Amino acid sequence: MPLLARRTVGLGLSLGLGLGLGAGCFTEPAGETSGATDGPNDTGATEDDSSDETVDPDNTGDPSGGGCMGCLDAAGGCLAGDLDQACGAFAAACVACDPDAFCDEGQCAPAPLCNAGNCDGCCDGDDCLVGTEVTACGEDGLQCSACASSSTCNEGSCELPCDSTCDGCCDASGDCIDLDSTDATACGSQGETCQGCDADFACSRGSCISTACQADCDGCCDGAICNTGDSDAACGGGGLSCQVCPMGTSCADACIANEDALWQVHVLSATTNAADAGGVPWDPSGPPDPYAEVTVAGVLEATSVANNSTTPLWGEVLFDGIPTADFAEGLLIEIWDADTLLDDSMGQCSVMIETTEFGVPLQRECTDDGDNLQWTLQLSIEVAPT
Ligand SMILES: [Ca+2]
Ligand SMILES: [Ca+2]
Repeated sequence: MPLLARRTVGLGLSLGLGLGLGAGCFTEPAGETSGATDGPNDTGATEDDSSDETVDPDNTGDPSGGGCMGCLDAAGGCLAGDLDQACGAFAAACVACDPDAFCDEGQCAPAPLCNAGNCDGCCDGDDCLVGTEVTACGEDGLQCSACASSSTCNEGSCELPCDSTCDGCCDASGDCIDLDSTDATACGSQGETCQGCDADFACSRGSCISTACQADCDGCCDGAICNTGDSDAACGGGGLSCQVCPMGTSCADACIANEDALWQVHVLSATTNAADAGGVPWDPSGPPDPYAEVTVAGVLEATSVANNSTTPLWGEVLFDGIPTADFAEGLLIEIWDADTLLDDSMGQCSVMIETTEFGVPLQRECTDDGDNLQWTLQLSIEVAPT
C-alpha cells in the first residue's frame, strides 16, 4: 500500500471545499479529464508526475492550459476527443467515426459484434452472456465484469458484500438493515448478522435495550441498566443505547472527536457505475479502473488503481496525523477511471464528516446534478497511532 507523496492542489480544487452537504457534487461531463495519464497498470503513481497536475484551469482537457490532449474542432477548440462523432488525440483534427465504429481512447476502432444494440446482458468478446454471474456480471451490452472476491452480482451490477458496507446489520437475504432502524426483530451494528431482541426489548442504534429503561432513563441504556451516559465507556442520552467512544473521541452527550487528536483517513472500498450518466461505458473494452483522490485542507492524496472493477477494494491509509480542525471544511473526493491517455472523472463530491463520526465506518454517496448515483464510498477516520 503506497503512501503517496503529498502535494498541494491549486485553487480550482480547493474552491469545491466547504460547500456543505455530503451530496453536494461538482461533476465534470463525461470525457472531461484530468491531466493524469497513468494507465491501469501504473498502480499508484498517479500523483508522482511533476508535470501532471489535476487542475484544469481553462477546462480544455489539458491541465497546463497549453496544448490540447484531445482533438481540435473546426473552430480550433479543444475537445476531449472521446466521442464517436468527435474522436482524436494530441491536437489532431476531430474525426467522426464510421457508423459501425466507435471512439476508443482517441482512435476510431471497429465496433464489437456484441454491443448494446443486440445484448441485454453483458458482452464477453463477441459473445452475449446473461450477465448475472459473479464471473460475468453486467447489463446493457457493457463488457462483462468479474466481480471482486466476496462481491455478488445483483441484476448486472457487482455489489460489495453486506458485512463490509453496512453500518447496521445484515439480514438473511444479505440486505443491510440501517443502524437507525428500530425494528426489534432485526437488530445489530457494523454489518453483523441481524438478531431479534427479547420481549420487552427495543432496538436502539444496533443494540437491544429494555423498553422500560428506554422510557425512564435520562442517560443511556446498557441492556436494562440506565447509565448516566457521560463516560467514554457508556456514552449517550435520551434513553438510547450506550456507546463506547472510539479512540480519539470523548463523551459529551455523544462521542466527539478530541480537538488535539491526530487522524488517519482510511479509504476502504467503493461501488461505481460501469457507464456514465449517458450510458456510455467508462472504458469500451471492459470495466473501469477506479482510483480515488481525497483532498483534506488543500492536500491531495490518491489511492492505487483497482483494475477492471466497479467494486474497488482499496483498504488504504491516505493521510496520517491530520488534526481534527483540518476536517472542518470537509473532504473533497473524486473517483477517476484510469486510462492510458486521459483519465475519466467518475464524479466528485464534497463530503462532510461530523465530529460525532470519527472512529466509526462511514459511507458516502455521490450523485451528479441530475441526481444519478455516481459512486458509493466506504471510509473511516481513525485515530493515528502514537
Ligand atoms: Ca475510460
Ligand atoms: Ca480505464
